[in-house]
Amino acid sequence: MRAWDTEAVRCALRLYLVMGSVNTTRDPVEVLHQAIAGGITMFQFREKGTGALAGEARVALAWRLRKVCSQHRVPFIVNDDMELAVQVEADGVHVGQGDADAALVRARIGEGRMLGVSAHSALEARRAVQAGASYVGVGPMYPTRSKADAHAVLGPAGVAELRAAGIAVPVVGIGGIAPDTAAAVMAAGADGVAVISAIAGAADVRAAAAQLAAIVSGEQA
Ligand code: 3NM
Repeated sequence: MRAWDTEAVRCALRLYLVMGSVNTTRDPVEVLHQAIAGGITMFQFREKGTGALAGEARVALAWRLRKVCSQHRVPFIVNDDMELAVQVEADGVHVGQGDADAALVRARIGEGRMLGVSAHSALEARRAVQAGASYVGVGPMYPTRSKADAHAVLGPAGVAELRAAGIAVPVVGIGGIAPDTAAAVMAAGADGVAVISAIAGAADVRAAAAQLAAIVSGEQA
């Protein structure tokens, strides 16, 4: 039996912060504390891009962030590195289409961890589900400055397309999502929104997370 059943994954996806050290000018651990106080429901460590940490510094930061998540019972996911995920006892791994084969990742991490897979079409989403994905991330919803090799913008229609194709696993939208667009992503059928800059780049991280949390919960239009 999977430790993360579909409902648990769906709930965790609601407000998903993705962040690495390059996404903030502050201490990422402090940003994570603030984001959790504001109401994020899951966290992904994504240490990528120019200036990203490597080696022991990367592992050390992963552990610090992992511990904060554990303290607050916020699921901790590692981007694109299943060995790091296992090493820091992460709750899951997220891989893109160009990263490791999803079925191999599933075999390595076992059934007890979440497997997230990025998809840009119903076909990719279906393949991800067949490979054992716990959820799919679909994007970019809007133009983003946080991912250099982002695909063409899909818009919320990208989420609706997956739903229309019968993709039943939890789905999270990503890419350029902000308070003024989060509701449209949810309305298209997403279970949640994943963001970097709308939270990690906010002047008041806690307030930004709280605002998005209210929107994705339907408490604020
Ligand atoms: N993946 P922001 S877009 C990590 O389209 C990532 O798959 C994307 O950052 C995809 O919220 C993206 O700052 C960056 O736009 C999201």
